[in-house]
Amino acid sequence: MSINESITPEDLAARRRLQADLERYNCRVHQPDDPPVFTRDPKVDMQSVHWRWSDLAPLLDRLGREVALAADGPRRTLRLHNPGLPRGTTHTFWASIQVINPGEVATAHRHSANALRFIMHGAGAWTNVGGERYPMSEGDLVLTPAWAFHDHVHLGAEPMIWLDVLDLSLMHMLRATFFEPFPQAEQPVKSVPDDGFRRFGSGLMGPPGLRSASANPLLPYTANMAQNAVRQAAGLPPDPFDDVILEYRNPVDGGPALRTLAQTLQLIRPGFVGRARRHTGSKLYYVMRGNGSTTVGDQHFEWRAGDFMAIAPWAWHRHRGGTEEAMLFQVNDLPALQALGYDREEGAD
Ligand code: 1HN
Repeated sequence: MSINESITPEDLAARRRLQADLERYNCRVHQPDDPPVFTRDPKVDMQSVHWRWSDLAPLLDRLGREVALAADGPRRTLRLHNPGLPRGTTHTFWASIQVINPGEVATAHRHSANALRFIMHGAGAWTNVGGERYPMSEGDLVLTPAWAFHDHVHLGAEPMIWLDVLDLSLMHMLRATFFEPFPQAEQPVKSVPDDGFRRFGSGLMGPPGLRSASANPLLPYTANMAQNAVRQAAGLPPDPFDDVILEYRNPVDGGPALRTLAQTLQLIRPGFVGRARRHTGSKLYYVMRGNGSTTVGDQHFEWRAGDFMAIAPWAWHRHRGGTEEAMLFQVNDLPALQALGYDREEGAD
């Protein structure tokens, strides 16, 4: 029985009269036609979506040729838009593919949103995050934690593309939006241009005794380091849901690399048939190579290299291997849910 069914016609009339008198005091009482406060489980507006590389590639090519990158303007990006939402890829984060042409500078700014970049194709672009400067190569993950100034400059010969993910909708919902341009197009580089990587970049060792830090001091997670790690994990018994999966970690405290967004690297091998699961939180996959398929509710996505896939909260989903081993990069908002105690998960039998 819903709450509304217990409302009698007399009570309904009383509620309507009271509401009319309450309006000018900025108060309300529950009305039967109000949207429900509680549902038994999440009723989700976000849709699960599959974007195919065969569609994205020509669009990115046009974007790079037809759209200008202005100083102090927005980046040149193709946004992965969720048709169930007014904005964003999921209800917490935005994913977009940035195109940068040879010689271009994406000028320095900072914002309260946490951001990450995952390099899809090309070489020769450098990013400067808070004075630390790193080259970006295919398969690298580079973090831009909240409020760090960042600029990108492309010194290579061919257009370059990468995935950008920012926790923008979460930031908007929490009314915590701040933005500031840097006074120059590019930030100066610190005397040690790759300090964090020199201290923490092995992934195994760090300065003795350091157990906490206000923000993750490691900005780049190189393709080599991450892919070697996941290859090593492939010698374990398969994970029933994910086959082979490892998370990118904050090297100081072992937590997620960004406070609100987690990233994983995963192998799904031919013949793998995953168990179905559902959980709160949303996630996005980028297929780096190989192929496979994922069933989400009554949708079936046959994915291959270059494709993206967004999974809505509380949707049953399961993965299957394809004809070639697949490697997938994933971004999810589980750290935010875990921090607030809203994380829940169920696995099918
Ligand atoms: C942004 O600042 C970057 O800094 C990339 O490269 C993508 C998408 C929306 C809003 C800000 C960047 C972005 C973005």
